[in-house]
Amino acid sequence: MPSVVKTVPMTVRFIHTADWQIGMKASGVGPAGLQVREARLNTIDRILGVAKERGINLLLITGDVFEDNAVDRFLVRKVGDKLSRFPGRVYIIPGNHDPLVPGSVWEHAVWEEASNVSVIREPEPIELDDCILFPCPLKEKCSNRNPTSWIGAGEFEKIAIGLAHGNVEGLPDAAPDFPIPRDAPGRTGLDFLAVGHWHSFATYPGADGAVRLAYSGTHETTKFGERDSGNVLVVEIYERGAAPKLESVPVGRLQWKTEETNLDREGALDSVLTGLNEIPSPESTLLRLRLNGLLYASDRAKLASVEEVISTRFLYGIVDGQSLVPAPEDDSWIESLPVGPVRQTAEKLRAQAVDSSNEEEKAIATQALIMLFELNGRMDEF
Ligand SMILES: [Mn+2]
Repeated sequence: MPSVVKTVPMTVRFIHTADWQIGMKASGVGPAGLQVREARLNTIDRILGVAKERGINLLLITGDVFEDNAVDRFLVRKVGDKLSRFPGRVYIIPGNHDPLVPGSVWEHAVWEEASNVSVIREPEPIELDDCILFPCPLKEKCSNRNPTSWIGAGEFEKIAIGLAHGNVEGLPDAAPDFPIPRDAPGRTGLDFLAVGHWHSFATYPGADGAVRLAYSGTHETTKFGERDSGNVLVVEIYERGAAPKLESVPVGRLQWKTEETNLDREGALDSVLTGLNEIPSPESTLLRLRLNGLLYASDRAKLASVEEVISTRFLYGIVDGQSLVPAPEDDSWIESLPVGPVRQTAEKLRAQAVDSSNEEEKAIATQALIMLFELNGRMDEF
């Protein structure tokens, strides 16, 4: 009986990650910087855990594994050792933070020892059993060159996956940061182009709606205000030409939270304190609390409590109350001024700020009161 030749789709599944920035100083968060640095390293284990849970044996790392090429050699060893314990293949491209230059981290012996790990040194196709990789290793810190321009994957039958590091066109950055066209997958014939450099998870759908270009984002958030970071990307491609299936999986251990509250009434800080109690896992949370609006004299003690809770309960906490202004109706601080022309001026300004029917006059008086309040505070410091 003649055998029936049937094309079996070759599904490829892999984890895409980037921008680990191991060795990042995190000096802006005081002693918490130590835990920030440790988390960046230890979250590698969480990534490998995701791979294990899902039976994934391919890990693609698209640049900036290290903060720079001068990081502590012990850190390079630690990363290499962790990756060598992965029971699958690992492909790494150097990024603009850790470019492939003489004396780079990629000359460390651990990369030779870790037989399952390939640091890619040339932009050449790498044929695997079920797919072909098109890697774009960086050899300099910046360039106007599109790192994917050499790729021509169209003629290949296997699923084609690109690895690149740079700035996807249209991102708000004028620096010569290895520009990658939004339609790079279409131009190059890739099924998926895994990119690194930006720390937030981001996808770029093509004309057919399929996403073939994505930033995985960094595995651990690097700073306040970073949107949707602390993930890896699990990618599944059913067959050549099929739309990739993407899943962004959270792996980051530390939460960087920015809370902004507008104080608009006396006692508003009570709800800020209550809100702090509701934040989960404060020991692994870095919190930046921004307070705007009016500060009433009766709330100043509460502000001290808020600062105390934030500094002691959280891994790191900072209260930014620079734009808080004393409530104009609140005259208790005026009463504390020395009797004489300064206090008289303050009282006149307060009367104008509260009672004046002229809006412009009111605004100027309020502004002058605020300046007086600040000057007074500054005088208290001496
Ligand atoms: Mn980069």
